[in-house]
Amino acid sequence: MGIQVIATTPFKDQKPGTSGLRKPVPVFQQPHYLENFIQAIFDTIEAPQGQTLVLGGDGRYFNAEAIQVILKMAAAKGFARVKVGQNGILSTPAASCVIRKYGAVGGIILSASHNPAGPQGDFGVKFNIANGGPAPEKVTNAIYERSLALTHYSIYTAPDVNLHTLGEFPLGEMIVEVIDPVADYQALLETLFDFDRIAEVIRTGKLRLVFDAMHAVTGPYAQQILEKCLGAPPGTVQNGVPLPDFGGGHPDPNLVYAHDLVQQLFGEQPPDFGAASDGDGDRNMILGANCFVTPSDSLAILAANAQLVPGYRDGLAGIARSMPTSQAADRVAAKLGIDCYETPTGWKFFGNLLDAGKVTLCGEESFGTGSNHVREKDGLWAVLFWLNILAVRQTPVAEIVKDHWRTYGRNYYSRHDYEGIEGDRAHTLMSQLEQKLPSLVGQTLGAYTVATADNFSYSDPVDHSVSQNQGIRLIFEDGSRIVYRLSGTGTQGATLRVYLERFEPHPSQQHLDAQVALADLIQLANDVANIQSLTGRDRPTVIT
Ligand code: VG1
Ligand code: CO
Repeated sequence: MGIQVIATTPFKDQKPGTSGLRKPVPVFQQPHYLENFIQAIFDTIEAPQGQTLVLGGDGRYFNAEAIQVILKMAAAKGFARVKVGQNGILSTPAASCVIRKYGAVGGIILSASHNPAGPQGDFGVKFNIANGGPAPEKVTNAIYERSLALTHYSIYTAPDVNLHTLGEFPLGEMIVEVIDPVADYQALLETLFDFDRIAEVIRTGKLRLVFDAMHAVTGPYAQQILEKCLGAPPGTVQNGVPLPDFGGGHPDPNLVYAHDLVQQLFGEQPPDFGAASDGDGDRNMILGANCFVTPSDSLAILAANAQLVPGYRDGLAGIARSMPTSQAADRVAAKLGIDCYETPTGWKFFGNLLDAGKVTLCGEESFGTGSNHVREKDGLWAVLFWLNILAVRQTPVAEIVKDHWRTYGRNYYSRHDYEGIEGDRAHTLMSQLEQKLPSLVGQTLGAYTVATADNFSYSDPVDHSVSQNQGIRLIFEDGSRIVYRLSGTGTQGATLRVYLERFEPHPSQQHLDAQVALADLIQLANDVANIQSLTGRDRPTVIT
């Protein structure tokens, strides 16, 4: 027993991506790999001594082992207390909630989100700062710099801590507090939504719902909140038992990977409402009977209906969306007379806007929606927001969506992903495209004239930090857009994402399938970037 100082050498690849450090499990299992990264995180925390740290993960393979290592390293670093979810479980939004509620100096969330899990799957480590949000770029850059300079790490030697039992346990000088992973989070949601009203429409059978937890972290949260607290019938939560390999599935809530749920909502006698979340509980997919709500539309609809929900009744300070997210929310903001901010992809860019009180709701096209209640996107929060709206309006989801389009116009939207392409090819495609940009401005391509062609650069209005190269944009004179960027969360080769958007004001033209409505833009996107010849792919891997 006692603190051991272990000699180590740096790994050169510990640069966090869009959302933490993600690597295949065998990479994390290399001797010292996890320890180095954790030491790099701890070394960037100013004065950790005497502070509280929050710790938990999505329960995927290697979660349990990693938690024990991190607890022992925290004890060596001098933290006073670690609040750890029972059995090592905490969803990403729940971790954000706990950090904020108890004034922790930060938190570590073990997850690779929607990436598949298991011995050959992915593992990940995310670090959140004291506001409960993902570490901003200046912190992730500092962690990376530190990782390149490490010569040793410190760890307390002791037997593993039992994380099955709630309560406080000493680990050296430090207290390990095993907490209920759901309780604080549920209490927060109860302050925002009208639980009684939602429970009433569920009890009377006016609202029949299903929730697919995809064998990932939201199972226990959804069972507690939807079934036990709101009284939805047992079985409402499907695939509710978190498994270390997520049952072999891909817990990414979209039309491709949440196929079973989609079939129920588009099948015989569909329920009124269906939703799914991802590996770590921060994403949401919203479905109605025979209806899929695109995440960009969902953000806009939540904003337009916020006055129906107790936590947002007093109005919204502003809205923020990531750049590739459709401009549907901008239209609602304009009508409400509030600001709409456009940030790079990744939740870390919303933190400053939320902390400064400039925005209340945030969203991304990648099935992420959230608010100032925490500093992460939040899957079950979005589900409850929708349930609250449905309980008040008592209108089918499909009608609410159509009604929204009639009022604001429809932003036809789709994302085409080309997954696992060779890194060199992907970088060639992006650099060739970038070289073309100046010559594209003013050109007419089919029915579209290019107004702006650039690589998106963001200047944070709060701390004035600048983030460059955040995605190539072709913006046409009628407001239609094509955006290209490379994913920062994948672990196999490169993933090219192509985002397509076109605005349709006329109600008589708002009923088309998005792929049909966007067909000419899709063709244009392929032609301009030579996607087929440069990637060797004749179609995307995933269309959402
Ligand atoms: C993707 C999404 C992005 C999201 C990020 C993390 O990033 O596009 O919108 O914030 O995943 O989501 P990328 O770089 O692969 O496009 V999650 O649910 O990891 O926690
Ligand atoms: Co996630």
